[in-house]
Amino acid sequence: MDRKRSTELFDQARNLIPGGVNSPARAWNSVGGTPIFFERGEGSRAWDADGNSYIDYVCSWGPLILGHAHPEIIKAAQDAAGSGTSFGAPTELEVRMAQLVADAVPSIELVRFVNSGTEATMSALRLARAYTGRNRIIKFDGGYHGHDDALLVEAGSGVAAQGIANSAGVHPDYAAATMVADYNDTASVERLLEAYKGEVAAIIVEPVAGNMGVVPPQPGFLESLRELADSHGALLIFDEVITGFRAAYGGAQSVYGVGPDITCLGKIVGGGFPVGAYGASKEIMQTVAPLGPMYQAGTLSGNPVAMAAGIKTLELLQEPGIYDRIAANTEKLASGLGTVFAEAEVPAQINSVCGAFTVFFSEAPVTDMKSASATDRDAFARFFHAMTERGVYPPPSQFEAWFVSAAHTDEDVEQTLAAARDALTG
Ligand code: KE4
Repeated sequence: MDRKRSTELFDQARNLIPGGVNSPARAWNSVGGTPIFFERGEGSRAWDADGNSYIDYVCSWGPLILGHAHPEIIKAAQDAAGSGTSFGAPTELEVRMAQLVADAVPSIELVRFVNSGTEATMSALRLARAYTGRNRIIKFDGGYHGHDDALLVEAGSGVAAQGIANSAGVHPDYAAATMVADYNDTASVERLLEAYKGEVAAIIVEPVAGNMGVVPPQPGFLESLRELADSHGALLIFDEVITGFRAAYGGAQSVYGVGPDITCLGKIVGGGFPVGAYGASKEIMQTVAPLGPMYQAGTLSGNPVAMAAGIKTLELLQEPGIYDRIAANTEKLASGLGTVFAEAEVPAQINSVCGAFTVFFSEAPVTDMKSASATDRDAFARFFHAMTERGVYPPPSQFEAWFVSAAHTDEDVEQTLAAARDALTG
């Protein structure tokens, strides 16, 4: 494929922006090559600066569950913008959005909107510390919760893809209060809780891991975290920035029937605009200023344009059968790719949940960051490039999810499977 214009733009970008990108996850460091610069998206497809078309499985890393440039979402945002983009004062749109979120997410009675998933998880940690009066946090190896200092410890996603477990510049005292357990390993959590009895404010977990690649919770794992949090007086935080409104309309907590104390949201909730959110019971959220002593604020939090896009997105996601369609196409892709890899005699593990899956180049099942890290990432990189050459755009890292939207069609599925077959055997 001719990507001359992407190359030109990347050369210019690198003179102005660190690594030429506004997020390392876009840098293609772990797959090599020059990042594609995109120009236009519509439904399940995106076109690059050279006019090449791709079936898009990044979908802006999850927000676009209804596809690119959904006309009703665009119109809602345009109409809102025409009445003023921000007031720095409350608007009715925030009330309507909060009602939709509280109605959808079982554990949320009060919700605060922020501008990113990072802000949501950062605020949730502060809330947990303020509410419990404790300082230590337990996260999971390969869990990624945004770039808050306290959470850039053994993180997944772009951190893992860079081959760094932590970030430079994080104050050692800060990181010291964050302890790391292993996903799907209840005993590793229990050991930390026992070792630091009475000191752990919260356990933060992606109820379905998405940032080591997709790794679903094994039966009983989430329930064990709920029991351990209760028995040790710690809060359980579900980071549903990926799974919120994706795993189901009520998020992963509604699928697995495990209720966290605090839920973090992002991505889909903003309909493609910058929105994050954190919510909990009234009892816990009374701690948040201006009601209580835990301070968190934001100039553009709950701004009308983003709220209008989020409201329209959540309204459209209430269409009967839409999640069945997304789940069915996800399953068709996951099982279809499983067949393609088996026929090509290429070892692969494909983990999937409604709306998201990951192709791991591995003989062994992938159930945590250790097994995800043992996969053949060079083989993934070759496959990634072979797929982009065939008009399919997977995530540029083994440690990410392929996202499936309501806009992906049966034809997209067939074209993707054909491209994979050709990429592996061609
Ligand atoms: P943002 O601050 O990027 O909006 O959200 C941080 C975040 C929090 N929690 C989870 C479970 C997340 O997956 C994320 C961000 N996800 C990555 C990709 N897996 C975003 C891509 C990027 O960093 O550019």
